[in-house]
Amino acid sequence: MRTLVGLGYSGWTEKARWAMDHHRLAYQYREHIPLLGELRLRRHAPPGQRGTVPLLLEDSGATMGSYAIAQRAEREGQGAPLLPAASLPEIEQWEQLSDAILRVGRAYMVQRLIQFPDAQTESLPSFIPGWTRGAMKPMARMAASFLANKHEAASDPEAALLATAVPGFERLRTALQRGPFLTGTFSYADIAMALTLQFIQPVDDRFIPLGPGRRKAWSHPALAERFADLLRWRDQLYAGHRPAPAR
Ligand SMILES: N[C@@H](CCC(=O)N[C@@H](CS)C(=O)NCC(=O)O)C(=O)O
Repeated sequence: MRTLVGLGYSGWTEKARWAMDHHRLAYQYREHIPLLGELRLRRHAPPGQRGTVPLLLEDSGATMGSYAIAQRAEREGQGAPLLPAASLPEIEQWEQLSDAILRVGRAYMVQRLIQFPDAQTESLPSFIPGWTRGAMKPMARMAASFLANKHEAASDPEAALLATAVPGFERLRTALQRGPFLTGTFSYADIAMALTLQFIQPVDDRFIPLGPGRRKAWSHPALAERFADLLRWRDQLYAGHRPAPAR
């Protein structure tokens, strides 16, 4: 049986899940727990690289990284291609931009999590019983700091957003003037860029369940207002092209 290990709220995990669900690949989903799950990630990481999720485990071996998993889903699954050969160079450019924006988005999310106690409670692993969760908030802050250090998060997330995310969103806006899909037809480029908007206004809980605390923490009202047209595009893309996620 295939198992996808991921972080339910993370844009990288959602890119891989969307590609696998699009290609109707059956898999079990398992939530990664930062710090506690580190050894498993290291075991599967290519030499000299950090262990990250999403991580796809199959009898034939492990695939680490959202784009590599999307490529595997394209080979193994069914349905219309998300990575058509003719559009690959363009898709890979959008994927690089997506990765850069997700990285500054992560720095912002870590900073905001540390400021919002309700978000910390919601971030705790599900095995922690309800009555102890309030007292366990330091564990959520510790996991957030661990992720920030491990992934070298920008020390000034707001400045990083202005330097990376804002020009990226402007580029996306310009490209969407040509039509609703970045490469002419629905592709992985649309998925990769739709996910970059997650930290300025999360998509509906039907797709990525967060809870009210994280939803509030992981929003950026000023950017959400400035890029409201992109959020509408993202929501339409989800409504029309995101198959029900495998839980
Ligand atoms: N380039 C990788 C980046 C993945 C990544 O940075 N994943 C982070 C998401 S926050 C992660 O693994 N965090 C959990 C951890 O490091 O324990 C991809 O496309 O999958």
